[in-house]
Amino acid sequence: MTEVGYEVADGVATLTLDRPEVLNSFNRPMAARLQASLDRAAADEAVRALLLTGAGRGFCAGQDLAEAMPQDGGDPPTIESIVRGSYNPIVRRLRAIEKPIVCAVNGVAAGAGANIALACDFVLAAEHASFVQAFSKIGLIPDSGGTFLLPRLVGLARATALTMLGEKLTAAEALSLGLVYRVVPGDALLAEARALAGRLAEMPTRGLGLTKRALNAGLVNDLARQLEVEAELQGEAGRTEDYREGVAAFLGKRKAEFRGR
Ligand code: T3D
Repeated sequence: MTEVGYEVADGVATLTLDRPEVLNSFNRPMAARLQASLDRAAADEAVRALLLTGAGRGFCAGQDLAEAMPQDGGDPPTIESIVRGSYNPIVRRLRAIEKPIVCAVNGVAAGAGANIALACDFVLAAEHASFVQAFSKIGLIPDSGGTFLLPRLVGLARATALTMLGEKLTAAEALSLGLVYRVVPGDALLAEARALAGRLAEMPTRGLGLTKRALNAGLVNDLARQLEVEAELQGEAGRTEDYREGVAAFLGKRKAEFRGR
């Protein structure tokens, strides 16, 4: 079993969560495989954008709940060790990889699966997709960055309702709350997500990566510090080949050819 499919085409690495019989819920091998796949895509210069999706009818149902239960008399892993070992490294990577990441939510996204989707840069959802902060129903708290990102995305009052009540949101509701970039018909989802990731991969991807770094910093900085971050990162963007190419193409009235350098 591969657990996470990995394919590269046209500058886009597609990572597919692949345990469809349990709605792609995470056991530790799948989490480790996703971490390794994210590292591989981050390190590969030919990869300029990532696409994350799920196999089958679900995107990801969060933690595989059978894994945390005692098996064959052995001690189950502690929940804390699962969160530290599986989810925290995934979310840190999704936010730290300086390449755009598109998430194509092809079905239900529950628990850690929902928050992993929200940690991506663009969330495209199929019309039939849904999002559920399932944690409260089993007595847990939101993890995978949910308590950090949700209040910033939808405000504290809505984040409180979503996480405490654990009600399922339709894709349309998620769009209206600002959790999702676009909702598309299910049969068009993958093509739309590939087109978006492909378009991003042809852009000045060093600049996009630095934009992501600046946006991450802006989630926690005050204005004075953030203006400094912008000045520093703009300096870095201004030293890229893509910046020179962009300006030359504009002045030469031709289409720019960006290389992500
Ligand atoms: O160790 C720790 O717990 C710490 C980490 C926490 C992070 C978390 O993510 S906690 C939250 C864990 N996730 C959940 O609580 C969600 C549980 N699943 C559901 O509530 C529902 O399955 C869904 C709302 C996601 C989808 O419902 P539905 O009706 O579309 O599908 P289903 O029939 O419930 O599920 C289909 C199959 O997938 C089913 O197996 P079966 O009966 O066909 O053999 C079901 O048992 C399996 N499945 C779904 N989610 C999980 C799962 N198996 C294991 N773990 C799951 N999370």
